[in-house]
Amino acid sequence: MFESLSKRLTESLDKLRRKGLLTEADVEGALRDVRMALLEADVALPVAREFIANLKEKMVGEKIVESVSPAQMVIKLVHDALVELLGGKPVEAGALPNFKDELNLNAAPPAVILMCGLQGSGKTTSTGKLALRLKNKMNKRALVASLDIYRPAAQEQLAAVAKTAEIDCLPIVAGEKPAAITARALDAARKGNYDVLILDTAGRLHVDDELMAELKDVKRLANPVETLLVADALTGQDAVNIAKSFHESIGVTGIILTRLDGDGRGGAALSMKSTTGQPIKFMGMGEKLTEFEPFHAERIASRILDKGDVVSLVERAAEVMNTAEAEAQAKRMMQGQFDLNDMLNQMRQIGKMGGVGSMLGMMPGAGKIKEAMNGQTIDESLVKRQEAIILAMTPKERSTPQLLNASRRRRIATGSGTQVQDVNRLIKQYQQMETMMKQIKKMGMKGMMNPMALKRMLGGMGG
Ligand SMILES: Nc1nc2c(ncn2[C@@H]2O[C@H](COP(=O)(O)OP(=O)(O)O)[C@@H](O)[C@H]2O)c(=O)[nH]1
Ligand SMILES: [Mg+2]
Repeated sequence: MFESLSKRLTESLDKLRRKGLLTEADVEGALRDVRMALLEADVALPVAREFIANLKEKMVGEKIVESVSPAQMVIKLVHDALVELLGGKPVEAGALPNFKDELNLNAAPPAVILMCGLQGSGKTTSTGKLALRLKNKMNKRALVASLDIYRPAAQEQLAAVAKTAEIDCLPIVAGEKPAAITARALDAARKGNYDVLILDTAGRLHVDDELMAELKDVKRLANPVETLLVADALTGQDAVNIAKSFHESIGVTGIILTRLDGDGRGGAALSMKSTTGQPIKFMGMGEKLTEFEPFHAERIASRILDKGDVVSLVERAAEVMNTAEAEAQAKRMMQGQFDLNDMLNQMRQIGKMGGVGSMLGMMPGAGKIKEAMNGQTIDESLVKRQEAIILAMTPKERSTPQLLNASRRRRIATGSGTQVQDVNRLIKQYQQMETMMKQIKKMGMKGMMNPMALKRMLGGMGG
């Protein structure tokens, strides 16, 4: 998502940066580029128009052409306008996320969250994801219940999702109607002292009156504090129009945009707030229940402008790494020590952080690194294979890689179900990484932020 938009925008802004002094015509040209980039990203025309008008107004106020670093100023204004378009207010850099702001749970428990949207938009999955996030991040106990009595096995699907997430699900009673299920869910949530009740509803292929009438009934009965519309980002402007009609018929309080992991152009994310007036609260980033994040306008804007999303990266690292382990590892690294155990650890951490590809996407200058890699993609299954190779080694071999002679390599290949060439390649990569670790020791951590060094490192990992 956002990749081609990001590429277009950074290219045209880089053009400005190279110029130094800017004329009115340069600024006009940049605005035209930005407008084109938005339209190509499938942003609705009126939205793109308003964005440019807004940006122009800001530029006049800032007296771009006369300013000390005009290009930098343009970039900052584009960034701020993007943040606004995405529905956020500029926040202080480094401000920590406040989980309380994500959702309104101001109600006598159980606070009810009503999930709605078209069929296949990701309601059931997002219900599980949200319940899990409430449990893990906000320490809230949620009960989930499915009102989808139409699609075969829809209720069982939610029960299965809940089981995976270790969340309680209202038992299914065959033949019960949505209104009756709602009443029973409310009762169960009250009696069970749940903090939150999430109601997963039925979808339709299209917005239809019957569905809206049913949702209105449920809404009246359940009196939700949040009514979240789940929309599929891959459907672009359709997602925005669907959200608009749901909002007009039943009133929603926020959007969950799913499939932001896909290769959509980003138009839905960019137009949602200004078209529906409702904020995107969460984004679905994959099929797994943990692939779900709050939607931070500021971070997305930085990602689009290729300034990197270092905050998310650091948060994710902190989540998966145990501090003592991380410290021990950093210490070894600083001493230039690096054996195959360290390599294995790194692979596993990268895996836990969502794989090399997803990490790379959050680094500053990520777009440029990807370009430098020349379309070469990172094969995550390769990482798994490499892990298997290291696991087939004895502890002694892992800590003293010099022991790995030809016969040991053959044994390891057999043990890991790979070829000797694979083992050789891994050892070569290890040696490159070891050399790099020694370099890092010499240049300090700052060297890590150098895109060329990164490219070399990632190139090494990709084989
Ligand atoms: N890649 C990806 N797939 C998703 C995401 N959210 C849901 N899905 C998948 O979309 C399909 C439909 O989801 P489901 O929750 O059953 O939709 P519902 O009909 O609205 O309840 C399932 O295969 C999900 O795994 C997401 O954020 N990314
Ligand atoms: Mg469903």
